[in-house]
Amino acid sequence: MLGALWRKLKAGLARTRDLFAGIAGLFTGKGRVDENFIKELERRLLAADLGAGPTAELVDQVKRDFRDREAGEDLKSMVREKLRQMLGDDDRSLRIAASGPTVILVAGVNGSGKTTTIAKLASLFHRNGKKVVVAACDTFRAAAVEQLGIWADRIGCDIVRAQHGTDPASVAHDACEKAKARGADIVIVDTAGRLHTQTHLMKELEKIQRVLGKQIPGAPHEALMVLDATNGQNAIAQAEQFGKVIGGTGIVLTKLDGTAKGGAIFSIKARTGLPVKYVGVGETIEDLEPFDADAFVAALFD
Ligand SMILES: Nc1nc2c(ncn2[C@@H]2O[C@H](COP(=O)(O)OP(=O)(O)OP(=O)(O)O)[C@@H](O)[C@H]2O)c(=O)[nH]1
Ligand SMILES: [Mg+2]
Repeated sequence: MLGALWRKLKAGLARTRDLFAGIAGLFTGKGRVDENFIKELERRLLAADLGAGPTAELVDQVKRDFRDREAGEDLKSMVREKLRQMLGDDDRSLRIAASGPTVILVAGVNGSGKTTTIAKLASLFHRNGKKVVVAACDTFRAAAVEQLGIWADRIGCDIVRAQHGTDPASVAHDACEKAKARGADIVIVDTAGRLHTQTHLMKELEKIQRVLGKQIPGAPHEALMVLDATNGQNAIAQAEQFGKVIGGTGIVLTKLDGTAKGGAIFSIKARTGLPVKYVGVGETIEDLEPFDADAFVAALFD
């Protein structure tokens, strides 16, 4: 039932799983839920990067329902269930335009994994028979355009690019034109993660977004924020900053493979309210999986 994500996560999440095993290790039935137990539980939840909000919520419920009771299987089930609830039951599918090209804008700080995620998404759509155009709107770094170009060649999808330093909004404009002219299904827009200043970057994103909306009704249909799981709690501040500008529709959490900070997903959801739609579990083109909250919690606890 849990499938590929669970298998990949079980291996990739080894370090995060160790921390959750430490939490589950408290629920052996050999102790009582007293003040010391609660302190230790709190300490371990925070160590697993659960974040202050979700930790407080869990600890409060433990105090309310389990104080002076045995710390056994019942408590473990409650914690597991509560964590699962925290991830929500949002629709995690990508929003697709009713007609015409679907535009997916991708934003996030430098190095978070935007370009790699775009390649993974483009490949996924391409393999499903969709006509994909990628837009190289990170014109700030010459190497960024090149990187996306290499991926596009490998995948066999169209790319719209311009010279280093060109206005990214004009690249976005041209990509929409090309997509309409060619009857493309999907446009995926790569953006810069860093400019001269943060204000610059946010203005540029706004402008790109405006241009997309003028070219194609309802665009961008998805505004995905790419967050690097290895940043743990710091990823949340980034999400809030970008979210204010692009009004994100979902999150892609990258680099879940190998990080000990996978627990940050609970506070990312709590603080942004946005669904995690995909997770990155490696550097190759196949290493992107639709997020499955059941599989995730199972991978942490089983
Ligand atoms: N292990 C692992 N590495 C990843 C994953 N996603 C991306 N990376 C790596 O992270 C690094 C940065 O990825 P990019 O896609 O270039 O990041 P970016 O957000 O486009 O960065 P800028 O263009 O500088 O803003 C690369 O070395 C990727 O291979 C992932 O899910 N797992
Ligand atoms: Mg990039």
